[in-house]
Amino acid sequence: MIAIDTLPMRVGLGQFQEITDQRLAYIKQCGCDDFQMNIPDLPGEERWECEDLAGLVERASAAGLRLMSIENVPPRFYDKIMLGQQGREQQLDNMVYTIQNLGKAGVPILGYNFMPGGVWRTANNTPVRGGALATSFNYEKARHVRPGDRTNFGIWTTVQIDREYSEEEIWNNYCWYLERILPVCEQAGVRLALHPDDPPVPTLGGVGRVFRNFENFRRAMDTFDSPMHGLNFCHGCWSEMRAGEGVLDAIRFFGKKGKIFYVHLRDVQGPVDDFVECHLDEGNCDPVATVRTLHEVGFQGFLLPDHVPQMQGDGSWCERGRAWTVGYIKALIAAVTS
Ligand SMILES: [Mn+2]
Repeated sequence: MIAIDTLPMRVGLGQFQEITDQRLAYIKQCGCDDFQMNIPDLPGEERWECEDLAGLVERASAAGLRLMSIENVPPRFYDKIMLGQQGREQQLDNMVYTIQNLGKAGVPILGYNFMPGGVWRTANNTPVRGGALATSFNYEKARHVRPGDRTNFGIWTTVQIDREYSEEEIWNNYCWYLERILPVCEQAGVRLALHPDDPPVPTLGGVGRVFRNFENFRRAMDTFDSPMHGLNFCHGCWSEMRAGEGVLDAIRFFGKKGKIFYVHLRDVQGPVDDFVECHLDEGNCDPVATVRTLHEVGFQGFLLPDHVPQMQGDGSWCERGRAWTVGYIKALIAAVTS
């Protein structure tokens, strides 16, 4: 397993499902040693095998890179756990198996979320600076959606929602899961890194969204307190919560406790009920202050571009928008640590 506590703050790449030689070369060309994968495209309807996970780790090290985090298992691995449905015990057994395999394969961090309703956007082609294309969210357009309604708003999710679920119910399901899975993570040496609900509004499509404010994150970290439990600090979501207010306070609070395992460094323009994703230098927050504060609290993880605007000539993974962002982050780190 990579000794992740001995590394400095640094920039990495990620948010892709499949390793290719081209992608590994691109990561190297950007000057990164670390990457993350988001729901890697691996065999398994209910769980992942050790040899498949080890294959990803070996592919990374053969290219002189570190696979630092796998972010999210497919929602079908734990949808019944999130919704408290019959069959959740079977899913728990499979999650135990997958996490033990992550540990054996040498993947140090499993990023996770607890939003059965998934990520929502109300548009994916909103023009930002110079006509670059970004996603955006307007709560007015989305707040009337009922459970099971067919819309184009729910993206990056496949969970079938059969009825309304209160926030308290989702919190109780979360507790049921963490009580059982966190000891497994401790034994396997795998860190669990919690991502906020995106967007962080109280409810969408009839499903309560728990991880949408500082208080609920503090409650989760206090209730399930372990060196193996911390945050995937999605700067974009934290910026969405209060239009950029409180982001530095959250970094100080959780960062000083060593609870920030890694960072999605992106930003949005506007408040939670009407925001547009944008380039890092035109959002609600001052990215210099963000990276300086991470340095001040002794953050030793990696920061990666998350969603980025689609620039002229970009493909679906937005290589150009991503390269612009990764260079920007690299320079911020150099500036605040020099
Ligand atoms: Mn994120």
